[in-house]
Amino acid sequence: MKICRFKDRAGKIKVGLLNDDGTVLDLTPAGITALQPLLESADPLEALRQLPPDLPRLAPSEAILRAPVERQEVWAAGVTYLRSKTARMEESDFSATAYDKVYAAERPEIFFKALAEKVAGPGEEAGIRYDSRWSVPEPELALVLNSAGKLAGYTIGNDMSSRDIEGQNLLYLPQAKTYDRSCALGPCITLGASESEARTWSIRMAIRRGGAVVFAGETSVARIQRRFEELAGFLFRCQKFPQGAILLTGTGIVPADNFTLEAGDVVEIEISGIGRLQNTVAVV
Ligand code: DO4
Ligand code: MG
Repeated sequence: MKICRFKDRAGKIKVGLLNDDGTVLDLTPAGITALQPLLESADPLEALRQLPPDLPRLAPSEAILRAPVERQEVWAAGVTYLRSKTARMEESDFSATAYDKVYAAERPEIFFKALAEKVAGPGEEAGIRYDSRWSVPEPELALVLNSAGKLAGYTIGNDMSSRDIEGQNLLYLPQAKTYDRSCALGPCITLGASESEARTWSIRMAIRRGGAVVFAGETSVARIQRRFEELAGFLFRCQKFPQGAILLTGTGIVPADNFTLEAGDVVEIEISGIGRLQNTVAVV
């Protein structure tokens, strides 16, 4: 089951059930007006099974999908795929040892990514920095965690990154990772999938420029070398998230080193159990 946030024709933000044909069931008449209470409930799927019949069904053009995040902070894990470790070590002599060590260390790399209000939703512009010469998207499975740190669902995350800034000096990581619209999320939250089911999902990314595909890559969630519970456990260690949190799980798709994003590029990320997130790139 997939839940979403959407804007209706009157501009009101609502919560809905996203169907495979793109139509949306408006959950407002059922008293569901926000994602968080649903994510906090012991069994969100059970709550949704009690829905009244005859909920309004909206065509995709009547329900504009928004990022499925309300007040949660967005965090991200890094170097969870071997591909990411290799790329990072090639990108910087300065930081190679740190990346090599963190891949196998007990404690994962986790960094702050975005506040909800800075996140780009489906169809919105994702940002590249004007002072970066090497910008890439990072397509990642995102864990939707409730305030107890329990995995409530999954969405798609794009951890937009400036690799030249990241590679120059590890201390520049927050600037490489966190700026306006550096994170995109969407199109919905998939509920009720166990970690072992999510590990069967594939992740694909295509980047289009002037209609032509300039990069395409694929990986599998199964290649993430840490358990989801382990990543969530480190995020929630010594820190409370009363609104819950979203945790990106790292990238396993890295374009060739001579590739950089340009304004107007269209980034499309697909995760088989969730859907497709598309954003156009803009300079910020
Ligand atoms: O410090 C580097 C971050 C790596 C990252 O974001 C990833 O592996 O996805
Ligand atoms: Mg990343």
